[in-house]
Amino acid sequence: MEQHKFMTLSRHIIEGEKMHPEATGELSYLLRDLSLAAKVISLEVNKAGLVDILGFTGDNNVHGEQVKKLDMYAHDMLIRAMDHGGHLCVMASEEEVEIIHIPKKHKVGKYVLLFDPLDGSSNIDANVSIGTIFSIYQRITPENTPGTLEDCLQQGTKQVAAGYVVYGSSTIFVYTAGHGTHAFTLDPSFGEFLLSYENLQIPKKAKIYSINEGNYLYWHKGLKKYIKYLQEEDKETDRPYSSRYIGSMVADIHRNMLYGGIFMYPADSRHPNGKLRLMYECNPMAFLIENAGGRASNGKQRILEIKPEKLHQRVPIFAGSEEDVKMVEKFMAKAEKEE
Ligand code: P6P
Repeated sequence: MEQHKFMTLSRHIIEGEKMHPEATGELSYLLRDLSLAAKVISLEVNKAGLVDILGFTGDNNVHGEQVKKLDMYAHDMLIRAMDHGGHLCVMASEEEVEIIHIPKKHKVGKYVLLFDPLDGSSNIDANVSIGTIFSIYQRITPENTPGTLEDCLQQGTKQVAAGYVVYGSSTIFVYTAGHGTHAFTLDPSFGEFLLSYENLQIPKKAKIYSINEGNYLYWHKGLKKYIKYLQEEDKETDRPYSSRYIGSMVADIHRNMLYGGIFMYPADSRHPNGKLRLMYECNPMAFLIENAGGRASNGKQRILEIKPEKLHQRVPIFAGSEEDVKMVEKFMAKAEKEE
């Protein structure tokens, strides 16, 4: 077993910044602050079943504080960790309808942070892995002014960094700054994220497909044909595939990162844009996946090239092993031609 270099997340980020002569180190501080928030959220997520902080119980906890839903806790924790570092001009969260301004008493920086504080939190009662997803841009409006919605609504190709934290049997921080996708596992004994996978490469093809088959009736005809194709027996093309669907995007995508395969949340006749959000779910995941040699599209177009219109807009997503994503795109294009 190859010995991993003893590399912490902080050191890896700083070394990565050295690849950019013009780097000011601000991005390193931003990612470091995010990793701090991740450690604190991980603590609460792992205690959730014990201290019953799920749902609005209306009770007060031992500190006399009103018990918060875990995703609101994660949202508040991220804001508290990120709003005073002086690196951000604006934030946006899945939990807030509007953009989140930096308090006037704090310095305004040059970056923009969008996040889903705790994706999949409805699963935590069943102890299913859940996660935080984040996306980072440089601002496009003038410096030293409050950030705006325009700073947030940038195409995914403009991301300077993106990542997720998966809170599972261990807490894993996965990020890219545009030079590969790297994974770090939290060692709770001394509170550091240690390098576990450097430059992750998603297999070009893998026999795993991940989709909620309960929506089969409502799918595009080409998608129905693709799923049936995967279920046929054919040794030459390594079929049938295995079906794996956790119902928690971060967990399903993380499996893809390591084992390959295709994750799909398609549009259907009831949800014309699918379910998952472009700005703080699909764009960051697409940036991570492409930096790991995979592919992420809405069935026709690269996710990263979609021009955002609304902060919370939804898009269909097909993401993971490059050849598998190309295959489903072919099935859907062919079915459209036949219509
Ligand atoms: P469905 C979790 O609620 C979530 O937002 C994603 O994490 C997950 O991929 C998706 O929804 C699951 O949705 O409709 O299959 O339950």
